[in-house]
Amino acid sequence: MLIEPGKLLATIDSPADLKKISQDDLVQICSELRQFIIDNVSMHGGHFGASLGVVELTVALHYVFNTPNDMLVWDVGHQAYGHKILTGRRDNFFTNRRYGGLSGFPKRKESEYDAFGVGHSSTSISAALGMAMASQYKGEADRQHIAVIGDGAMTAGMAFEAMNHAGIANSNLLIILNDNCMAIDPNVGALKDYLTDITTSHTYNKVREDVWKVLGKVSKFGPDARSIVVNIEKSIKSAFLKHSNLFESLKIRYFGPVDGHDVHHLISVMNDLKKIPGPKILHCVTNKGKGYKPAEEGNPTFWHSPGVKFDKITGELQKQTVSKAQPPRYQDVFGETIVELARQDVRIMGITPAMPTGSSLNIMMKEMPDRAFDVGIAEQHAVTFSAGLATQGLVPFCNIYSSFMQRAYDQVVHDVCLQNLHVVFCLDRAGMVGADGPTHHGAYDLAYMRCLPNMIVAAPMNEVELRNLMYTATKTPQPFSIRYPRGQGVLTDWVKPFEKIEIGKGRKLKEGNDLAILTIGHIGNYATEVCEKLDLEGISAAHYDIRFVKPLDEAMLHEIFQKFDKVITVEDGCLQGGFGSAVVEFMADNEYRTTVKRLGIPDKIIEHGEQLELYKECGYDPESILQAAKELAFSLASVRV
Ligand SMILES: Cc1ncc(C[n+]2csc(CCOP(=O)(O)OP(=O)(O)O)c2C)c(N)n1
Repeated sequence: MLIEPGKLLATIDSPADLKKISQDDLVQICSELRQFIIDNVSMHGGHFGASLGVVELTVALHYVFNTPNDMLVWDVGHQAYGHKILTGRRDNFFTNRRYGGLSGFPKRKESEYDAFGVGHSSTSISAALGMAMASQYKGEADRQHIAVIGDGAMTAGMAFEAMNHAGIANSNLLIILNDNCMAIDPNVGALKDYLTDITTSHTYNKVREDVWKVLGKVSKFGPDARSIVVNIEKSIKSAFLKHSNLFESLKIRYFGPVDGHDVHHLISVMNDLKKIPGPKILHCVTNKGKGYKPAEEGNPTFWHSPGVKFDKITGELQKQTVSKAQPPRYQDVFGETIVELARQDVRIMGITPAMPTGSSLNIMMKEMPDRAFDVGIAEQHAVTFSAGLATQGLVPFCNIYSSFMQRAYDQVVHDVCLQNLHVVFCLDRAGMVGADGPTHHGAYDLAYMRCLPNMIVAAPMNEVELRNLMYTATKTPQPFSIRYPRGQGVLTDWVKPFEKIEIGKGRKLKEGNDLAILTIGHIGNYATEVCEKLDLEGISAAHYDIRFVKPLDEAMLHEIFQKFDKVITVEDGCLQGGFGSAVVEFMADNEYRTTVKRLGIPDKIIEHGEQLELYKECGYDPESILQAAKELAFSLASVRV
């Protein structure tokens, strides 16, 4: 449904229109922009708190800088709704995150104002620095390059790698540090304490304000006067902060902290910073959820992305009417099970890179705070830290979303697999994730894990299987990867006594004669439905839940290839190198000649939408599997040699 913007916001179709607005009206613009975000997200869903927190920053940035010529890179991009609305996408915004609609993240092909595609965190400084150095190389001296990065994203190694480079690069880079003390959950680590130290050092802030005013006055007398003041400011920073300033030590000029909700002050500071060449950082203090009482006063983690519609006035959540008991979410099965296992086995530890709530490791963090760690947005560190724990005889469960694990691949290879360490990887959000789209789809893990020596690669078809795989992993001293999707399982009665599963053993779920359907993981439940329908149509399909992509159940595969000349494989993962590929490799290696139809994610970018819409697009929703099975059943069999 189209949502009416406020009177002033309705006049803004681009940043050029925003620049026509008098400064006196900017507070009103901020208020209308905020309301427009509230109206939309309460009705249509999406990320919430972060965009509300950067409304003033967004308006100030587009007011001061000449986007898209000046390049604005949003880190993660979940906070860029205001940016989208001000850059020509207001009237389309109601399609945000829907199939065929606007992406929930900045995307280069969506708008020239989206300087860089994002979704994974902590890339903004590297990308903006690359752009800045390209401009320098091309002699575009006046061009500005801005990275807006949260304090959560700033905890990642990549952000530090980029700053380490930026400090000596001397190009036009402005880093806006949006400090709201939150990641999705409360931000963690020593950097957070450091930023709080700066923000709360009253003496420093008072003196700094005075110096800033002088800086403003003298800047018109040229760079010399300014550099004198800057030097004074530098020494004040060192004198008044407990430690020398971290950013200054990296040769990045530090300014702030400033109130990130004072749009007028932001404009004046940004106008000043525009004139200062080289790498610099502006530290802005903001509130996540600013301007929406339930979010400001309630649970900011919930309001990061509410997931349900809500009443825009009261914040009351729309009630879901459910007639019968619902299966749990896989993430909760993980969260409850790891605690149960850890109670019995003192070696078990839990690790999450900044996703305690998203992974449900928060259940263990609450009950066993000395055994479960949020290490910040630091997937690489999470993996190698787990490897370190494993060298000491502990059994770390390192829970990382499938798509974020991509960032820690070398650590999986080099630190875990090469040393054959007992680390259990629980890959949440594996497969199509839905509205978050391609940056978040867990498409590749089966392929990237299964090529690694020592790694066991498994996927449960239901909650009991997940529990048993986790249990089995504690008894199997080598790298072990367990993937499961976003969303609910299929069982309501799932807390069963643990049973050890034989490594590399699949399950035959249904006998059949005409063809065999081989599945891996939760998507196998669709095949169960399909087999029932095929029976009704007189087609006899066998169903095998292969369960381990590595090692494969070779005995079972021999049985299958000896009996069937028509086989379908189904996976919620990429076709290239994934489960179906493993089956076909087995077939080739063993010289079987069978017609194999592989269903999974094709070799192209799958955009956002509901999970089922995306399965359909890829051809492995129940209807498509049924269709493929019927076509295969009625096709001529390949010649058996
Ligand atoms: C590599 C990676 N890991 C984890 C995430 C999940 N994630 C999305 S937003 C977010 C928190 C970001 O915090 P911050 O940068 O402070 O931004 P804020 O939401 O507070 O504005 C996290 C952990 C991600 N997008 N990318």
